[in-house]
Amino acid sequence: STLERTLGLIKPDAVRAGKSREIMQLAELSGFQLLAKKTLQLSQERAEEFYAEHQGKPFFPGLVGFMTSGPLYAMVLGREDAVKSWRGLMGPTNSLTAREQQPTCLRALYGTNGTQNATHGSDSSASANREIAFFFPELQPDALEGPEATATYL
Ligand code: YYY
Ligand code: MG
Repeated sequence: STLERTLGLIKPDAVRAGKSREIMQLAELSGFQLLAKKTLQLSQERAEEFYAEHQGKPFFPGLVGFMTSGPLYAMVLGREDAVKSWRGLMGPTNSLTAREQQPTCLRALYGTNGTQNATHGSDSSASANREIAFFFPELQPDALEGPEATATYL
């Protein structure tokens, strides 16, 4: 089995609700290694850059306002099939839909609504590489491979 990496975020609604530790524990119980983590607050400019693919959409200003509203956690998560598995654990984008369709997923358990949805996960391996570099520019691309990575970065 090969380790894949994805970028996970615990968004400001879940951080404000005091759920960060619980979400990290659920991630580990679901087989993810927490290879690196940090807490930070995004500026408007950085939030706009992170969500550049959504610029011009009607929800974009609200999304950027939410993502800059308080501290978040960024995590490098390692697991077999990490990108797809983390998106599966998060569930549907809209937390209200998630509560109908997948009540045990992270966005059902910890999210608020269609914009404030508790967590983010990269949508492809290419996105994961880009998003890990966005939040962890100090980490070399191959520095997180291998079992020693956890001890090195946590
Ligand atoms: O990848 P994912 O987070 O599941 O959804 P995206 O379609 O990439 O949208 C990014 C982000 O934007 C989503 O997590 C919430 C917000 N959003 C929104 O506020 N309203 C929508 N109709 C769609 C997305
Ligand atoms: Mg997305």
